[in-house]
This record gives sequence, C-alpha cells and structure tokens, in this order.
Amino acid sequence: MANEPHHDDDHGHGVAVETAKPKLAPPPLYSVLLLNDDYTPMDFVVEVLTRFFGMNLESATQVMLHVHTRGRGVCGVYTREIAEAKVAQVNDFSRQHQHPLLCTMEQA
Ligand code: TYC
Repeated sequence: MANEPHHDDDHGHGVAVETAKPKLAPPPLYSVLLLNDDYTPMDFVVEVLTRFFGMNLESATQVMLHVHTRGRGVCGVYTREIAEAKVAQVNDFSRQHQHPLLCTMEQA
C-alpha cells in the first residue's frame, strides 16, 4: 500500500501544480470607417480606399458610394494598432490634400 503509484501531478513530492489556461483570448478587432461629407471629391475617396485598404477600383467605388448614400461605411477590420495606423494615415493624407474626409474606428 505504501508504494502505490500516485495519480496526481506532483509525483508525491508536495509541489503545488496549477493547470495552465488552455488558450490566449483573441485580440479585440476594430472596424475602420469612413464618414461622408459634402466636399471631398468621390475620386479622392476611391483613391484612399485603393491606396490604404488594398481595394480594387470596383470595390472601392462600391464602398465610396455606400458611404456617400448611407453616411458611413466600413473600410476594413483590424487589430487595434493596425486600425489606429490606418486612421492616422488616411486623416494625414486627406489633410495634406486639403480635404475634410474623416476616418475613424470602433470596436467591431
Ligand atoms: N459626398 C461626397 C461628394 O458628394 C463624396 C464622399 C464619399 C465624401 C464618401 C466622403 O467618405 C466619403 N463629393
């Protein structure tokens, strides 16, 4: 009886063992949005969508028209740091070209 095998993790040496958490939680995701305005040219918005969001001309035109008619639209979904970088790049680019186009983000 004294030499029966142990069936716990510490092999009978009194070490406290805590079971590891099985997984890391996935990072929260953020939607990057464009907002409509009355002044930014449609061509410029299409240029932004192709340059910063990797869209082809057809997708970029669809998203631009969606924003134009609905007021806002999603350009892409990213982790926080990538979304923040996209927002900064788009707003800098728009200001450099003297357009009031606004890009923002929200948790998806
Ligand atoms: N409403 C603008 C126009 O009529 C076009 C536009 C589309 C502006 C999308 C911003 O995010 C925008 N010229």
